[in-house]
Amino acid sequence: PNMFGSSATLYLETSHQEKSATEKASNQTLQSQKSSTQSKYKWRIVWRNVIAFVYLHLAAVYGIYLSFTAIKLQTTMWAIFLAIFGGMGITAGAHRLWAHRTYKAKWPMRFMLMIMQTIAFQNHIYEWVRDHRVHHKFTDSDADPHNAKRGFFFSHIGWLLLRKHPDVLRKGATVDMTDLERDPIVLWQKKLYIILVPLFCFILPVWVPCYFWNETLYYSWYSTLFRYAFSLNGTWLVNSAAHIWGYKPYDKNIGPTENKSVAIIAFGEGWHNYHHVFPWDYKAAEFGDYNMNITTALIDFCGRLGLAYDMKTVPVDVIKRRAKRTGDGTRYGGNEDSQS
Ligand code: ST9
Ligand code: ZN
Ligand code: ZN
Repeated sequence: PNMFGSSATLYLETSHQEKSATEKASNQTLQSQKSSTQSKYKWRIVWRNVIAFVYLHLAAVYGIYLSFTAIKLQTTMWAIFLAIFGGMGITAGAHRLWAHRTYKAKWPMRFMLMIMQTIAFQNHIYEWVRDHRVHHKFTDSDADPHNAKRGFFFSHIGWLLLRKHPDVLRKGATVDMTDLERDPIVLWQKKLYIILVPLFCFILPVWVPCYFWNETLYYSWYSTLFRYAFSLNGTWLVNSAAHIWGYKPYDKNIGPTENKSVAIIAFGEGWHNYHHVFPWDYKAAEFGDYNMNITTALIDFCGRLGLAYDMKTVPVDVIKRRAKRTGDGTRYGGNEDSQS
């Protein structure tokens, strides 16, 4: 056991199983290919990231303290606004629009979402979407970038501190990304990300309070780091908490769960059992109630403006049938097969 979960033991077991399989198998070539992938996987800690994230979180804690004692109220309101604005760039933009194509958006909306997604600084859209599609295709396996089987810490932040498992690169290469390669807004952000990210995540957010209401640079900086760390952790909870704690009304055989606390913190992305079963639903949840899903409210609002269209949902009888067939029984009575 260690901070990246009990993965070390798990891998030992895997390679042991594969060894005994080698003895039985006649196809030696295939086996040697397999074991070469296996032996390639060693943890390689990326110290640059460890240092950056330790600093970020220490600064964020100091930022919370300053928010209650010294930072101007306007500055904190600005930070909250940016957390929501940037967060929706992730949920409505990177996640529901670009990763899953749950609706279509006209270019002004896509441009706006791209800027919002840049404020959140969670990698550019192309990289975010690739990791996320790989996560859906190979959920909770070695090929999942934030494999929740490796424990809370790894799926929350640990995966950003290590080089990726070779399976992520190998199997990840099978995921189709051609739709994003055709979106000029995505390509533009990818090309200029190195300039856009410091500008929209740090420089402008720090500058606005200093210029408009005479906040000090020092306080504005710590407020900004608090906002960034807070929204990262809110997002990461979807990968960690919502893959560990909660009911599984739609499919009890998978890791993702329905988690109300995460749904509130992550703007409607905590209904994660549903989302993994029906990833094309633009609500990312069975129900459309806005109070626990403000992302759906934003997409619907843009729909009324004509900016968003072709929203996809799932008919309720399809959901019911699926829940009855594979659910844990917490909605629609659950698994009938096991009762009969
Ligand atoms: C961050 C992301 O925080 C968070 C994502 C969360 C997702 C949550 C989803 C849930 C739903 C949404 C909820 C929203 C809620 C919002 C509420 C807000 C309040 N497939 O990566 P590299 C290949 S980021 C295929 O460097 P290493 C590829 O060829 C935080 N191939 O791997 C690639 O080259 P290229 C800020 C793949 O060297 C090459 O490998 N960012 C795939 O192992 C190298 O890729 C950071 O901190 C794939 N999936 O390094 C940066 N992946 O790109 C952190 C890779 O040229 N990242 N390849 O094609 C890094 O430093 C590194 O990625 C690393 C791994 C060290 C982690
Ligand atoms: Zn998803
Ligand atoms: Zn997931």
